Amino acid sequence: MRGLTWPWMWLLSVVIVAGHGENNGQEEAQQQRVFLHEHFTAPVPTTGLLYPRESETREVRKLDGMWRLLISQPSDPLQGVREKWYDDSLHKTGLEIIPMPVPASYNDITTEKLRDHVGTVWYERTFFVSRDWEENRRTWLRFGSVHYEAVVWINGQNAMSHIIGHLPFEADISNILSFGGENRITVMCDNRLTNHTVPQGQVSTVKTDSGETPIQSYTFDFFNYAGIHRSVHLYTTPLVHISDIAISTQLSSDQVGRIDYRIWLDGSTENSTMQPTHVLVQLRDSDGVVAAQQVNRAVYNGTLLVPGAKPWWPYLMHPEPGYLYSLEFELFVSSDEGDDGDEVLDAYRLPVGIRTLSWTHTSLLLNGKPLYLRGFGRHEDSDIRGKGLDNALLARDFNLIKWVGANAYRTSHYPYSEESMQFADEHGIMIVDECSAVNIDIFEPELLSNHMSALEQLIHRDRNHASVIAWSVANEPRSFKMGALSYFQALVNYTRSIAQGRPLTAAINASPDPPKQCHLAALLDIVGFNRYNAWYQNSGRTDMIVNLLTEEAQRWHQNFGKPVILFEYGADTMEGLHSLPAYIWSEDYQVALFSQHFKAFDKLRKQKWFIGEFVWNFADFKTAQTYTRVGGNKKGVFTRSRQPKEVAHILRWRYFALAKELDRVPLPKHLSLYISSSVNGNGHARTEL
Ligand code: BDP
Repeated sequence: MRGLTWPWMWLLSVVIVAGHGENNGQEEAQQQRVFLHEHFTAPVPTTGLLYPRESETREVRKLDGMWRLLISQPSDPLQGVREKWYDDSLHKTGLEIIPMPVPASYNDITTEKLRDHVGTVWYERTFFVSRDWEENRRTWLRFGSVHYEAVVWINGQNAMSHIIGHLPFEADISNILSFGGENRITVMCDNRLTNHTVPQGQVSTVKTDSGETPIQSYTFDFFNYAGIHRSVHLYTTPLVHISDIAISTQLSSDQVGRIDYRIWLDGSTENSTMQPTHVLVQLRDSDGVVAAQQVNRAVYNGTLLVPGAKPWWPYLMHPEPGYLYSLEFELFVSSDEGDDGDEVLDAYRLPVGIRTLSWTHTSLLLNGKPLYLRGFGRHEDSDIRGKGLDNALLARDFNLIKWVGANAYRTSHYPYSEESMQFADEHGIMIVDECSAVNIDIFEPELLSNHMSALEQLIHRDRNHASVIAWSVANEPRSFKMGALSYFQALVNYTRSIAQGRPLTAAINASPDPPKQCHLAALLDIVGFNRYNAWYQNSGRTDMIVNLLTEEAQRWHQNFGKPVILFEYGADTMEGLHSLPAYIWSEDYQVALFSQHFKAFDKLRKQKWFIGEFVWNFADFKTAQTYTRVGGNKKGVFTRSRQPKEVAHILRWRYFALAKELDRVPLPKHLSLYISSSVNGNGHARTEL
């Protein structure tokens, strides 16, 4: 199978740091173990996993729709493996089967039982494959994401397994399919998080009124939705085919675009009758006109030069943002069977944006122009579907992002769908691409192994997207702890070696200064921090934002000499709750808090190393149940149903004002409302911010 990762062997150097006084139990002892992480085995590089695209040589089908689901007993999550439930239809177990949509999280679909389920569930459906697919092709089964761990069987045969949610995996299932007949697919999905999963969590047993039951706990602040979250594709390739592509692009000052590409073939060594002779590489512009081409007999790599290239620019930085070419690869083989010469064996088309990304100790630059990022931290989250891919939601979110004038977001706190990455390319929205390491603590080798794998799989998946401008290695790790230093040295060294021309960053909440100084910041290219002035610190004090924030940002830059970005600030806000003077949780308070942050940002922008402001959060989202959350986290600028809170209009003013100042973009016509002739139609003439 392709895209599979397994735990690796470790050579450990372990130092036990003597505790102060008595040891208070196992957890504390574990926390005090510091691993040097000097010797580790890097993940085996992911192969394959090109996004399934139709072409004259490939067919693509989706297995989305209604599946059947069986909930396994939380107290015995492996019962189904022992009893081989995959050997026959799940109905044969005699247990209750319920309908379950794919893609979707399973948690909020039913009215009971499933929301807080811990352990495994089993999915199943049947499908037919035509006889035509049997000859001269391979059939692949590809999952966009299953959270957290998946084992897949086809007709009772094990097809693949995968750990870590939010990432794709696939396998060639040609040998276990029944062509011209019915097939059964069975998926076991396990949502349990432990100290070694990414993200971490703990499963413990509690005594309830009806007996003992396992519960899942975690420290991160979003609901641990689970299930088959993204589309399931069935697709064909020729026996010898293009299995993978990597590109990097540059734009010279005289507008010559350069695309360096590398392709991988699968099956060519097994098939002696079909030897690749060359690849025809053609770059087509958005009108389909060939802008550059090459016949490449070296087959595996090459360079295209594109005079007068149209660059990829972010939204509101250029009149034609998100410009994409189509890079076509046609693989030719010499055929023994005919004497008509070479024939096209495989064709794959990759959307490509041409741009140069670079960075210094003070700036992040796109096509040589320093960027100022204005955007959000987000979540893949919505009512009923949870984290399930929903194209209607995706389109709505991008419309809102553009309406508000943002140019970037961070995929807090895990990789988002491949479909959303394609949207970002097309709309010119820049992405800080984060892996699923949120709130990590207890820095053990097994966690490092999985964390490296999470980054490797993310970078492999997203390396060809013009929109990706940085990799975020973690959100709010406990990076002040002693164990974090060697952990992050190993992690960052490894990630830099596979970073595909992007800078490394993280969203940090440790301090820039001792005694709780962050051990990660010095290793990064861009220092990002999260800070909740006037919310978690000094709640209610909007007069304690500007100085604290500007001073802290300055210390991050002084101490580490890197560009600095604020990745999170915000205030929980109940839609419709108003209060004058402003009081926390009201819409008025969110507006006041944002306005004070804007003042701080404008002071900081004068110092050229401050490169961006990201609101927490784009929209309200679901969390685990706690008394600080009313139905979830309410820091959204938009509600969970994607309607604006009052602050959205204020933010829109700011983001468009920045676009006007930085890139001379005219303000949208309807930005301000007419109020009276004496305020120049300046709308929203609020004085009490
Ligand atoms: C930050 C976390 C984010 C939370 C946010 C909050 O990075 O995941 O949702 O706090 O508490 O620390 O709203």
